[in-house]
Amino acid sequence: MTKRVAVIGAGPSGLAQLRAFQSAAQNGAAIPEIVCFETQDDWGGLWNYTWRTGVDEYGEPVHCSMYRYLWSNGPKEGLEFADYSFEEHFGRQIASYPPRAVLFDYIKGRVEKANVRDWIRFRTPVRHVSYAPDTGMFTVTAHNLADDREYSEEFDHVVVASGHFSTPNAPQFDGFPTFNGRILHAHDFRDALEFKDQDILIIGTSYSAEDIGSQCWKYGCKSVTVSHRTAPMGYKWPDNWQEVPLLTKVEGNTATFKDGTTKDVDSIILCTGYQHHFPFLPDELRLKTANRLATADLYKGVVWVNNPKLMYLGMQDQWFTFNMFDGQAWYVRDIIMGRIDVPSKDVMAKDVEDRIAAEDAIADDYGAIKYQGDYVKELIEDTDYPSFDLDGACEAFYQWKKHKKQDIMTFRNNSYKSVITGTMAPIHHTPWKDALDDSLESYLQN
Ligand code: FAD
Ligand code: NA7
Repeated sequence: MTKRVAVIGAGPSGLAQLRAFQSAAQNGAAIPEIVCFETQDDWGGLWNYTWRTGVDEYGEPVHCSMYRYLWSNGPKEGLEFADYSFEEHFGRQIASYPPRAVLFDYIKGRVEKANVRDWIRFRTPVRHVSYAPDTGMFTVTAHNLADDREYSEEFDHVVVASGHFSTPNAPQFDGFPTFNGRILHAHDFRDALEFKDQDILIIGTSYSAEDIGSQCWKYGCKSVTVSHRTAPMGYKWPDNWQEVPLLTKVEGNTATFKDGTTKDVDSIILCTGYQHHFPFLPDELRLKTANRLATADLYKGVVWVNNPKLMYLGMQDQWFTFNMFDGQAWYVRDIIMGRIDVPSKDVMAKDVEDRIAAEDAIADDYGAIKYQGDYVKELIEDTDYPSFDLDGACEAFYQWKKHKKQDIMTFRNNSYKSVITGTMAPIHHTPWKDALDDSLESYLQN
């Protein structure tokens, strides 16, 4: 009997899984039946933008954490699909930091070519997954929202690709309930123009803080104050941007920080990260991990050590994204198809332990990029995913880090060489800070 595989989520990770199986079929292999469940009405995961926040038209939590004017926060040369280059998709090389709509188009292009849309049940969130040791099968309960009908089906394997940058980690600070302005989490940020002429306070110092602050600056906010728990970001910020210690309280519109300084602000944006959140999984199947490069309890970063028929994709903190998801998806496919063996539980647990120890020994961001680059290399070496120059991709990230340090508001004006086609990206026609239109048409203009 043909095996059945459930893939939960049709974002970049879930789509990598579909493409991995389709590519095996294209090469003549008999593949399992694949059913991909997706809550949203389209594929692309976080890259599928919506204006909505809170809940959607069916009352489901809105997955999207992206916003208008979002441009790639790293060079596209670090994420290019090895089996589908930017040049193949756009018919020519394009600049290195595409806006969301351009990357969304690219993600879609590969799976449209692979013709796998029929494998996806859209508007169908998975509500529950259980495993029966006696039959060795998973029961997946899903909700067809359009028909308002819940049903269950059995699967040999489950691949969880539901993402982990959608459920906010939202701490409260003293005085929040009586703050005279808007308080929101980055997940609900949609349009920087809302904050034009405002003094904004951002909590957090990672990607969301840096980018949402930069967007608000670009679209005309009055000032940006960024409050840190551990350390400031330390870039050379514009004059109306300051970094301050952690917020201790707000009174009215006045924010007070740990060093006793104060600042009157109009809005507070919590850029305090996200939770790994799997409400559809029972305790014995649910991943519990920090947002780090070496996740807890996943052999090779993908196989659930407590039940190796369950896999997770994309659960790591991410320098590498699309090509890492590909490496993972090809590896998972080959385990499911019996091409790669899964070792004993002890060996898997040791693999997890070793990865965590190796991550703990990393000295800096350059080491972290290399660590994840080596991880992707390790995965693809064992599969037929097209081999590519991962050291070259790491080099694009090293250059990106240097360019950010040189000038945080101009780093997106740089270009890098594709490690897939070997061609250099053109310099974009307009500097990032002056390019207010983030549409695909505008970006692709010659
Ligand atoms: P997601 O994209 O989150 O997709 C998960 C999918 O699973 C969604 O479609 C969701 O609807 C679905 N789903 C969830 N639960 C269920 C369920 N119970 N049943 C059915 N379906 C479900 N990466 C980059 O490479 N470059 C960038 O510039 C970049 N910018 C980012 C900016 C922001 C604001 C954020 C939050 C992330 C950014 N990322 C970026 C990283 C991003 O995580 C990856 O690019 C990518 O989207 C991860 O893919 P994924 O498929 O693992 O998860
Ligand atoms: P990250 O990268 O997980 O960063 C979370 C940030 O929030 C980080 O600076 C944390 O500070 C800070 N944080 C978390 N909790 C608190 C509390 N309680 N108080 C103060 N500060 C806090 O999330 P991002 O949203 O920036 O990025 C996620 C993805 O989105 C990323 O892959 C991008 O591509 C886009 P810490 O340093 O731990 O003190």
